[in-house]
Amino acid sequence: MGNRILKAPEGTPSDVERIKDDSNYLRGTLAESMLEPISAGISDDDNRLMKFHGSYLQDDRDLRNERQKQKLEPAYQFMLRVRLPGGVATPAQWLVMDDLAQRNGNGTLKLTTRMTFQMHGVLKWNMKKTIQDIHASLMDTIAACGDVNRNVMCNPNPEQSEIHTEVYEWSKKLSEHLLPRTRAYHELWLDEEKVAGTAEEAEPMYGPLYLPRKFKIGIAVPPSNDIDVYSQDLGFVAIVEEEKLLGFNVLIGGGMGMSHGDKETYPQLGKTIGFCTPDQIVELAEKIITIQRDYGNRSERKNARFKYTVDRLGLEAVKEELENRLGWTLQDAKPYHFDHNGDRYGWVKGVKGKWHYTLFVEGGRVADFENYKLMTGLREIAKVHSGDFRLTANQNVIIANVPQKMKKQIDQLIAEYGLTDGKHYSALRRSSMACVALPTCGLAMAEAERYLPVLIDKIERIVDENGLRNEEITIRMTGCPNGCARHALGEIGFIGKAPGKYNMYLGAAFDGSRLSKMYKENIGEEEILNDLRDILPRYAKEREDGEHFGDYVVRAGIISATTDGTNFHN
Ligand code: SRM
Ligand code: SF4
Repeated sequence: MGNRILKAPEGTPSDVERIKDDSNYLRGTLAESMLEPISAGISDDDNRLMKFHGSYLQDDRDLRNERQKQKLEPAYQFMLRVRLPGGVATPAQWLVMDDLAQRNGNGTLKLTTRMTFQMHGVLKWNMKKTIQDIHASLMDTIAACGDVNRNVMCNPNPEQSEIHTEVYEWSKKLSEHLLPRTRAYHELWLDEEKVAGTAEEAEPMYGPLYLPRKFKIGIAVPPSNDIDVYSQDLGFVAIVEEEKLLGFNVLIGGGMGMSHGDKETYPQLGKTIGFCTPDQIVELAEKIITIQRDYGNRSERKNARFKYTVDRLGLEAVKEELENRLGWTLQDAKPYHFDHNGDRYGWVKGVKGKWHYTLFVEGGRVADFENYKLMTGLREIAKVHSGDFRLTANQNVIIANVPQKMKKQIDQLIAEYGLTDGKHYSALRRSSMACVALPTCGLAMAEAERYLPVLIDKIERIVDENGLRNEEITIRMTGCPNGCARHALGEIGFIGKAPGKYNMYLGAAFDGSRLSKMYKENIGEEEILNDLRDILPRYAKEREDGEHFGDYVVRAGIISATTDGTNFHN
């Protein structure tokens, strides 16, 4: 093991560092702000801290102009995000979220790209009771946002049940171990007695400033890369031999976010540094987090993610530092193979006679639409379901662990409410993802969740004309370059630039192992459709056997391959 000297970037700490420092372990003046009766909002400083408690203050952007004209404060409301490691929820928990969304939210639930629930539209006055109800159902919102480790993802597919149960247990252990130790959440929301200033509060892993930026962990189980392991700050690939979990390949330094026109920011893929056994995974994650804590950029938040720390220090140096901190060395990485990063739909039979049904949830939005009572249907299923629900990383839900004797009843409910595995749609639609964007996301530059289905209606015509209806092509749209729907890993990607305008990206790999590249900048629907009218027929005619769209556009020279995040913009 070497002895390189690593350094954190110099510079004045960002404002958020000051807020964390002054916050007394994430308390700030949140208690007072939440009780303040005149405004439905809270101060900017408190909103920064609110994130660590799993929530953001937002305003309904559809109403923004009108309220401004009427000289009213924005239509403030909170978004609440649940911590749900591995995306597994019991039917009772589903019913609690459904009920809270109806009573205190905007009547819908968003299934997120990190396998959890978000509620939108919660008013300040209802926040405490909502968090208490979530807590009473054995879930919480701790560290769902903020400069800490976020919801730990793991492949939810229970088909190979034993392995998945084991991997799921590791995702829970990681999530628990990496939680902040401050009791601020319990005091503020659950009325626990004040313990500020005790030794317990010292945050032995995070320290009082927490991390320079958010941190994300995911575990993939090949051949499925549904959790997009290469996009995680810390990714684990399960290595299974003869039905036994040997351990995990370890990948570091992935991430999707960037800013338009700023080449210092870029999406990056995680790179492999070795292999560890299952019992080493928690210690390894902790040490990686302390490296980011010590060497991440605390002055420039746009360059503060672990991917930039890894690229700045170098992969080998980070590995060496990790092994120094661990006191043991990683084994050589083991071979594995991914087939896809999307979900597989419909019924599958797992072990022990249990059945699992993956339902297509367009844009992850669970709601009662005019002609599609998705939310009611899922509620009725939750009332009788004896297994569990698995929220997927592609914003869908698996009605999982259905015993043979219950399958008919679940099938009847699926039929009664017209719930769909999406098989009557094009495979393109089934392979789509869109971030929330407008009206709730304060950072959205263009629509995503509300627009992608409309755009797909039109692309589907081109797909159908060219015999590509059953061709899985991943398509992802985000309302800004933060990449919440992992846009840079979609074979077709759109990033919002301005209302109705998008940058279009092509050339990512179907298994999530290659980033896309910009094909056209700032284009509207007409140009998007014209381009696809040109490219999709060529793909239909010229593709090789089994060749995926992302690979074809690179081979045909329509776009050059991005070989590393650092050449994403070239
Ligand atoms: Fe995200 C910020 C929604 C997954 C990268 N993300 C936001 C905020 C909170 C906007 C804000 O800061 O004001 C969005 C709230 C919108 C709303 O109204 O609900 C938001 N992100 C989401 C969700 C709900 C999108 C979805 O439609 O499913 C996802 C919730 C995940 C979860 O359950 O924890 C979500 N966000 C992601 C992902 C995908 C992932 O993690 O696999 C990414 C890219 C991966 C990554 O982090 O590199 C992602 N979100 C960001 C970023 C850019 C971070 C960066 O490195 O530059 C921001 C902005 C920021 O942090 O400053 C952001
Ligand atoms: Fe908002 Fe941008 Fe994330 Fe979409 S990608 S939810 S617009 S921050």
